[in-house]
Amino acid sequence: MESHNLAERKQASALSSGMTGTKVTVAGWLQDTRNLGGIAFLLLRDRTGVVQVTALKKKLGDEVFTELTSIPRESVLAVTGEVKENEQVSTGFEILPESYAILSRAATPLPLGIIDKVGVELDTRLNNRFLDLRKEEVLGIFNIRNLLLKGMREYLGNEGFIEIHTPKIVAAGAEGGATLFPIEYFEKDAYLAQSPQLYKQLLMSAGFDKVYELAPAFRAERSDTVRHLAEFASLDVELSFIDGSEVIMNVLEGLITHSFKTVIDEGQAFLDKLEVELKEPSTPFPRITFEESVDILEQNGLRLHGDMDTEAEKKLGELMLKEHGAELYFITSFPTELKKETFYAMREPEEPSLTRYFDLDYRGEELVSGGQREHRYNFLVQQMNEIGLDEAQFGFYLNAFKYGMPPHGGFGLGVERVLHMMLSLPNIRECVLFPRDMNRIIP
Ligand code: AMO
Repeated sequence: MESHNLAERKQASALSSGMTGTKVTVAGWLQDTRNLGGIAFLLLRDRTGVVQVTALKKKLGDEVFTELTSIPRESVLAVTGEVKENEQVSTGFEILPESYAILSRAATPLPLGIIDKVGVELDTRLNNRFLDLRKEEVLGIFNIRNLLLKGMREYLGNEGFIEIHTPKIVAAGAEGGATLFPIEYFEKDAYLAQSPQLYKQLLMSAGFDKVYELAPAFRAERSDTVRHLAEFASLDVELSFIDGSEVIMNVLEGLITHSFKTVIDEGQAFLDKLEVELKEPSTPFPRITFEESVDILEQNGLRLHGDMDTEAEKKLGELMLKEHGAELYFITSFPTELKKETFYAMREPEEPSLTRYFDLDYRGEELVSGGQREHRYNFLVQQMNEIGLDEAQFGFYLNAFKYGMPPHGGFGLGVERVLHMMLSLPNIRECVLFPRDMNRIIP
């Protein structure tokens, strides 16, 4: 094998006019070979794009030419040769090979085509995810995810929030027993954290003032839908010294706007690959109360029984778009009756049948829920008693409310929900590298 200077390799996007006539090494996956007899085009793909390697039989000799053109697709190659400008190639450059090395030969046939246009079931794609992720549009989703998170961290950092990490192995859940995953933890009962809820509140008592966490959350969701995962990335925010939920919604609005702008400004090429036209959302996002949304739905022939179900959410999404041109909107003042399980939610002191809780929806899908918390010990205990929670199990949490807890609130945002809607993906699993759901734990 010839030696190639891999450390000095040039990525597809780095080729430039200044390199014309010089010798470079490129390396990547052999996407395709077009052999026309005396000349062959090998397309070598890396994270940044595709380089065309143009092989001439006359120059390389019969034996090398035959060997080079029979390397199986998706093998990993390094090629060293001269850079030449060529307007007919999409990148504007080609490489005239002088030597090459097969760094890893791919077996045949491939379980999944990378550039074939035939539709493949999502399950097959996820079973062969390492291959599926080689597709440029799939890779694009994860580049956009990267930019979205970068924008979120940037915004929160600029606003004075500090990033924290709370335990994912916990002794008590905050979001209802039904979706807890029990785990073996030495001789004790333990669960995977559904949300950092209790811990971000503890940190308000500790005086951290403004915190955020970006971490996995686990839910034993029995619903096999296009928007539920058993493990998702949760962006949790908490802040102190608030009076009402408006200040929390303003932070959220700023967060969404800034992170969308980051994706638009820096990720246009990825959006193009996915054929997504993304516009910066206009602010303020409309705020409608839960009661108003019930009225709107009833006027449009949809009667609710209790909480909004998927059909009602979708319908409201359509109406908000049609009547207010709004993709993103807040539903505020959730009734206490519907938020009983959310024992930590603050109720309106003047109107206890309503909470200070809101959702942020995007075209009918919930992205975020949050609100002001109950910081008064006695009220909190009473709300926990109403749903029969074992106070002793929550002692570590309740203690923090006895010794100085400021008024506070925050929200939890599902990162994949945002991507699902922002990129109009058919299934939320598309934006997780290795999704976990009721039926899938491998790969
Ligand atoms: P909630 O349970 O509403 O609130 O969750 C917050 C957000 O997390 C996302 N989410 C999910 N995403 C994918 N798959 C799931 N199974 C799933 N479950 C939830 C949604 C949802 O809006 N502690 C509160 C937040 C708070 O009040 O700060 C909480 O967890 O986008």
